[in-house]
Amino acid sequence: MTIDILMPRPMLPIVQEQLDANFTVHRLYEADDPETLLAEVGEKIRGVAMAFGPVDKAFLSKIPNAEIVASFGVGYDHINTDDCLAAKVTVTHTPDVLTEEVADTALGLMLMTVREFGQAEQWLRQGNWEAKGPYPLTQATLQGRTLGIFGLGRIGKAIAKRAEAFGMEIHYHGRRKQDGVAYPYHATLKDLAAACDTLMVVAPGGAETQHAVNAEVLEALGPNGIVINIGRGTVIDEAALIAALENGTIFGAGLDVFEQEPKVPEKLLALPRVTVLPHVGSASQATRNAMGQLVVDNLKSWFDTGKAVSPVPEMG
Ligand code: NAP
Ligand code: 8YV
Repeated sequence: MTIDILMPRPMLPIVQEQLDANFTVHRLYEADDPETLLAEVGEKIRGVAMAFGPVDKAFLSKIPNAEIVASFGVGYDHINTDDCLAAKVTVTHTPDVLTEEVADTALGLMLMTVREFGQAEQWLRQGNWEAKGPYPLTQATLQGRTLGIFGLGRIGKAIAKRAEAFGMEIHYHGRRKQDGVAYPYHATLKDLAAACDTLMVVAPGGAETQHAVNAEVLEALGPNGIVINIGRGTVIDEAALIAALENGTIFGAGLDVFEQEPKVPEKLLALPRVTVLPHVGSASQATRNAMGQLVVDNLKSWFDTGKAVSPVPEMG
C-alpha cells in the first residue's frame, strides 16, 4: 500500500520525481478547488512536503493522520511547532546543506552595500561612465569596520569566518554567550549595535525576534551604521529602518529578506544607499537541490525507519 503525501505548492523536479517514485503525491496547487481536494484526501495524508506555511492547528486539523511535515529551508517560522507537537506531527527542515551558500551571499550583499556595486553597475549600464565620468567615490569602505552578528549559529559562524578573512573585527549577540567562541558577546542587541558599525542579521524569524531591530537599535548603530539582513524580514522593523535611512540615523542597508515578501516598500527602493536582493541567499541550483534531497530523505527515512534525518530542535 502506498503512502499519501500532500504537496501544497510546487517543489523542485528533484523532489517531485523522487516523491512520485516512492509515494502517492496529492498536489493541492493543481486542483481547481484546493479546499475540496483537501477535504477529499485529508484523512489519507501521512506526510507533507512544503516550502511555505502556515502549518498550524487549523491546517493540521485537515490532515488528522499526518505524521511528518518535511519543510524545504532551514528557517521554519511558518510552522507552529507547539501545534505540531500537540498533534504528534514531526517537523523536519534542511540545515547545513545551505550554510556556505547563504554565507557567501551575505558577504556579497555586504560588499555590494558598502561599496555600492549595484549602483555602480547601473551607472555603467546607463551610459553614465562615458557621458558623465567615473562613478562617485563611495563614502563607506569595508576596511576598519566592525561586524556585529545577530544570530551566531551555523550561517552566522560561516559569515564570521569569511568576514575575519576580510580583516573585520567580529562581535555577536544571541540568547546566550557561547562556550568556545572568542568573539566578544553582548547580552543585548542594543549593546551589540553600539559596539559595531555593521550589523549582520542572521537570526531566525518568529514571535521572539519580531522587530528586534527597532528604532532604538538603529540609533545605537549610529550614522556610519550599515544593516545587512540575510535572516528573516520580520526581524527588522521595516518602517523604523526606512525612517532611520531617511533621517541619516544610519548610513545604509543591504536586504535579502523583507517583512511582506515579495512586496518591498517603494520608500525603501527610493533610498540611494540601499541594496536589495529577492531572497536569493540559498538560490543556486546545487544548493536548492541539496535542500530538496533532504526533504525527500526525511520523508523516506521516516516511513522506512520511523526516524527523521533532520528534525527541528523542538522535536527533542
Ligand atoms: P541556527 O544555526 O539555528 O542559528 C540561529 C542563531 O540565532 C543561533 O546562534 C541562536 O543563538 C540565535 N537565535 C535564535 N533565536 C534567537 C532569539 N530569539 N534571540 C536571539 N538570538 C536567537 O540557524 P542557521 O542555520 O544559522 O539559520 C539562521 C536563519 O537564517 C534561519 O532561521 C533563516 O531564517 C535564515 N536563512 C535565510 C536564508 C536566505 O535565503 N536569506 C537562507 C537560509 C537561512 P542562541 O540560541 O544562542 O540564541
Ligand atoms: C529558502 C531560506 O529560500 O532556508 C531558509 O530559511 O530562507 C531559504 O533558503 C526558503 O526557505 C525557501 O522556502
